[in-house]
Amino acid sequence: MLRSSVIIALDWDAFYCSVEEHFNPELKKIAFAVKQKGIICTCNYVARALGVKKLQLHMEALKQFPDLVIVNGEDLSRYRDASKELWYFTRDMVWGGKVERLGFDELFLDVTEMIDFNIALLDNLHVPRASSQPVSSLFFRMSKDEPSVGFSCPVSSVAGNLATGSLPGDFRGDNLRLVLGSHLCHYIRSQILDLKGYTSSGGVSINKTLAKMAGASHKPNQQTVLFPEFAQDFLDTYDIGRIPWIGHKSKSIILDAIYKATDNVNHTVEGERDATVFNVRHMANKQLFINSLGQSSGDKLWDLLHGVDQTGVQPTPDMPTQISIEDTFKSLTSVIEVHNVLRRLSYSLLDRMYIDLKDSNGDWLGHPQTARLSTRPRSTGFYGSRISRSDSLPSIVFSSSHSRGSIVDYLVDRCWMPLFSKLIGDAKIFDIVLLNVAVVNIEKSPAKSSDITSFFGKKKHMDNSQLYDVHREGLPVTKRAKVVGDYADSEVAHFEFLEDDDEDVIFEEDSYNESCVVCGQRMMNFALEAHMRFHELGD
Ligand code: TTP
Ligand code: MG
Repeated sequence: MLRSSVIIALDWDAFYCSVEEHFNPELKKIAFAVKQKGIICTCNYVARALGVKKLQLHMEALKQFPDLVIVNGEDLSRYRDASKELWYFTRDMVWGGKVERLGFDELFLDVTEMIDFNIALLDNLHVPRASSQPVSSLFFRMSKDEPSVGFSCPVSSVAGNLATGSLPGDFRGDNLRLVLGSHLCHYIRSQILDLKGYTSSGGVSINKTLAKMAGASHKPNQQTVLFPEFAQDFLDTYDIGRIPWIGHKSKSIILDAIYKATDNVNHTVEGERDATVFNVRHMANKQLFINSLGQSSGDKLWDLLHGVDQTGVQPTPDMPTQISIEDTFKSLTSVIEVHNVLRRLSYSLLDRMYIDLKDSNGDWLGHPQTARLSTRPRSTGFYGSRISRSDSLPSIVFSSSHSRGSIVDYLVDRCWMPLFSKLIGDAKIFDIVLLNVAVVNIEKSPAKSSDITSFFGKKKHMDNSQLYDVHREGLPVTKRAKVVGDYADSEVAHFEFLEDDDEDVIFEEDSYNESCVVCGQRMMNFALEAHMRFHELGD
């Protein structure tokens, strides 16, 4: 029989605040918030108890709560470092490293193999005692090789909250596996708290969406199990916009389609439309979802409303294979607007590259080779195909001697705008709904220092042969000739695109690896819409 997965979702509590508290424990006792770009991006639970809200305008929060302490959170490096540390620490506990990271503060753990191994131990325990009392606890092994590494695990009780408050009819089969999952979740969270000092909220269920939603139902520093037999009841009470990956755009498309299909009344006031999962499931059908959202999104979203999420845990590689930042629009028709958006996206892209591709010493861990610009014509709709063009990524992005502003200017004028011209071809008039800038084809840096930036910084004091010796081996193979060539050509570093013919046109499905342009959080592209709602306050 095919068994379902056991998935644990972890979300660090008030994450940026917890990081700040880690460095300054005095903050634990007072109400404080972390501010970015005029917005309270998060606040600790002491502040939340007073009524301070996440994503409130900073000035408004201070008006309401004059004693609120504000910590500046513009520099993401501490959050990045803590996030990576917690990720690696957690991953070390999960067999096969099956841990997917979502943004800075969420992890999905596929612990199926660990559970099945321990269930087999439990079955063995039962054999000789078949006629006596069932075993009430087992020693849950955290290692296949070291029998003494693990914890004592009760098997007749659930650790933490029950998503719908009810226990399943029996503790057998998949239910028993989730019971063990709940104790494993508790153990992992305790290890993280005891050894790293961070509290988290955990969810345990059979897929990522159910585990995430279960975890979010009791916070902070709690955990919740959702047994499959209660999944539909649990979901039915939610507004569809609260299902992860369903954003306000998808929600309004779905509601428009439902209400048009049923009574031809054009309901424009959101409050008039019942958006609960229960109602939407009963008023719509899969075909309506597919007709309005397209085959792939329609399928996925319909399944989600029924607790089905087949995405599985995709272990996050130490280094991403690509980094992309995008934004969507109702309609973008002028070159000036495109230019402005590309500037904004480029700042976020650089931030993201610094976070994901540099180590804590500031050395580059990997060098993307290619810049890719994608767009989506309005004529193909919000869920239509993208078109992309690529070119070699200008080396200036690795420079530490240029300001962020001058790197962004260079990227926009010399990379993105020429690619945009190629994308729209001869069309003088265009109308697009999406812009995505990406660096792809990331080459891992050799173990030795790979800081191309120091190459630029020191160049005036070195001749070419010194450069060759000191820096060349540090560069990815395909960058070497070009970078050394750039240096040799000019007293002041200049950067030319390779005049190669490798631009391509790619038609691709929506990617699952998008980043928020405001805060840089990585998420599935469906999640981006929902997430952007958080930022709307600041727009
Ligand atoms: P969240 O997990 O949404 O929030 P949180 O961890 O602060 O609080 P909770 O206890 O409710 O989980 O986001 C994680 C961090 O990401 C948060 O500490 C701040 C940051 N963040 C942003 O910068 N922008 C955003 O829009 C959101 C939602 C979060
Ligand atoms: Mg959190």
